[in-house]
Amino acid sequence: MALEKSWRWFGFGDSVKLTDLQQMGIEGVVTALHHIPNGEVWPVDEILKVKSAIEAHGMRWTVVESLPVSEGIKTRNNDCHRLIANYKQSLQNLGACGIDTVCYNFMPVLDWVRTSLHYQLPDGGEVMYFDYATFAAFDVFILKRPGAESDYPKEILDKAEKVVRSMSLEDQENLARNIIVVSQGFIDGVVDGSTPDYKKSFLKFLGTYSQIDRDQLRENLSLFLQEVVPVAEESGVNLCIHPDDPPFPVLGLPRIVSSQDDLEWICNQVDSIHNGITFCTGSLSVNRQNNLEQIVEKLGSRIHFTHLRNNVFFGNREFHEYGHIEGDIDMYPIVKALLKEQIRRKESGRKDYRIPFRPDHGVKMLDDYTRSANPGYPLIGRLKGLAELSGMQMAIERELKAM
Ligand code: DNO
Repeated sequence: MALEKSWRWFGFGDSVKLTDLQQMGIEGVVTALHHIPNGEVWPVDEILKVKSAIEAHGMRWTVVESLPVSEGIKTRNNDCHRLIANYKQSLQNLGACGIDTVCYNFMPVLDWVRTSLHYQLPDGGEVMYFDYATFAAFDVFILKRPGAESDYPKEILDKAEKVVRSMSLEDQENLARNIIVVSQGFIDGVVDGSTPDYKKSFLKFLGTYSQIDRDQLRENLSLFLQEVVPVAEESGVNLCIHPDDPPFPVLGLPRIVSSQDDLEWICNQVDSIHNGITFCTGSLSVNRQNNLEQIVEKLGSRIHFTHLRNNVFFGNREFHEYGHIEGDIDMYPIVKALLKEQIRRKESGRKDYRIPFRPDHGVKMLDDYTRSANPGYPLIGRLKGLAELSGMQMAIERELKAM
């Protein structure tokens, strides 16, 4: 049995419609109630509207991506108890509606970061790029975060200075806006793009972590899990944490979901199958110490959702995204390990043996240039990845059967 063919859909306003997904052979829709403000309860009637629309098109709402964890929970501020109570209520409502998988992340302030949203490939395709020196240029010279220089090695600071000198003021503004607003906007980022001094408000958000180091953030995640996992369990919902993207500290903020050790630590905080992970190849692979196949082998039973994406790596902490089965990540052994995990689950009698996967991000190509899409989510590039990854699975399944 192949992984459950899923697709991230941004709701009724998405330029890709549910009828399109049906035609593309999608089984599971990955979506969220994007119109509900972060921290508020997701009401049953709103959940049901989306669920019944998906089901009317012959698919199921396979994963919630994401039920956002508010900053107040990550920092454990005064509002945290209300926010956690709301989170629990949303989980109960989702469970009552039969939605069984909820993805979330615990990245402070920024959900994910790239320094270019429009990197041109030689063949005219477009992908997203992360360059550490450009990021340092943003942090040190454009955002001017106090103390930022001490977070970078001299060699990167020298490069960053050259980068910023080569940029016009407009380029600098675009870089800041892409990092703080554009890439976060569609997932309910912390800073509203219409705020005139958005860089200042962003710095203020960073300041809320001044007393929170790695150990404190771990403690806050652990407390959150101890509260919400029992509710997820009662509600029949599997929680799955998304890894840090990229998996190293940025902007002086702690990162705690970057390695196999981190994932094991999280799984051990509450020993329940409902306390699981989103296995994202694109994010985890950027930490070159991570062995992705080994993560599947070790933590497979806790993987409730998978994002398959590929990267091309340059020096340390520099990469761009790429076609799903091209690039530097060898997808074959990883997909094989995931398919074997499904077999293991089925044999052990687990009903939830199918793991939903979605082609994550994609190369912008062909008709993608005529459509609107959120950064990283072009239709054609993702559809190509879906087809390639589906073919790969079909071949591996035959191979496994013949063994
Ligand atoms: C970006 C996505 C992330 C992801 C969240 C999960 O394209 O991979 O925004 O959805 O981190 O909570």
